[in-house]
Amino acid sequence: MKKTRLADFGLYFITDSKLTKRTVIDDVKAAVKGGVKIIQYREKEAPAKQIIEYAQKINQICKKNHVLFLVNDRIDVALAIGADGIHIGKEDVPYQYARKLLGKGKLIGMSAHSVKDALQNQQLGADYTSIGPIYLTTTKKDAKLSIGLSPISQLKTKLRIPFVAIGGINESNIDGVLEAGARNIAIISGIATKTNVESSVKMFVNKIRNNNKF
Ligand code: TZP
Ligand code: MG
Repeated sequence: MKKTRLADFGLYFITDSKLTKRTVIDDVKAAVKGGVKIIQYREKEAPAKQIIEYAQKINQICKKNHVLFLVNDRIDVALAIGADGIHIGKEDVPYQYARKLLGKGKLIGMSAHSVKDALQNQQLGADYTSIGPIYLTTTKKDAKLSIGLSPISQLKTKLRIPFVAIGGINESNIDGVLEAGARNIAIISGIATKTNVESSVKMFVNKIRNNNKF
């Protein structure tokens, strides 16, 4: 089954079990209540058994609430629990193998550090690309140098697939990212470290929604 082209999704929440004050399941529940429409489960260290258990729970919550659910890196986990897709970077399973394993009906998002990377991701067949880190971030251990806002305006005219700005985006700098032309914003620490995830998500969702109307 071939899926239809992915539309802009607005706020994109990525879980982090190290940064949260709660469990990632609590964060997912709160983020869904806050109105997010796409969630990525990103777990770099936990044992496979626990990753599967959490992914399965998150998948259930997402399915029940019509929220897209992607798993970071782990094609095996995504397939096992029936997620909507995966997100992979340059050092992960190459796109063509990931697509072969997942089939045409699943979403594959890919990371980009530059306009060139993003165009390459589109060329490969990715359903969306990220672009970042826009600003400095300590969340991703091997994050590259921040690239600022200029790639965003270029991608706006050059890409057909959605792109999502990521890296160091929070309540005090999101307006600039939106003004630069991003319609989709991925956030980890700017949500996971907050005391009230639901209200934080609501605030970001509304900001993005208001921006995307124009
Ligand atoms: N990829 C590029 S930057 C980044 C990832 C996964 C981390 C984003 O986290 P934060 O806390 O929103 O800066
Ligand atoms: Mg990866």
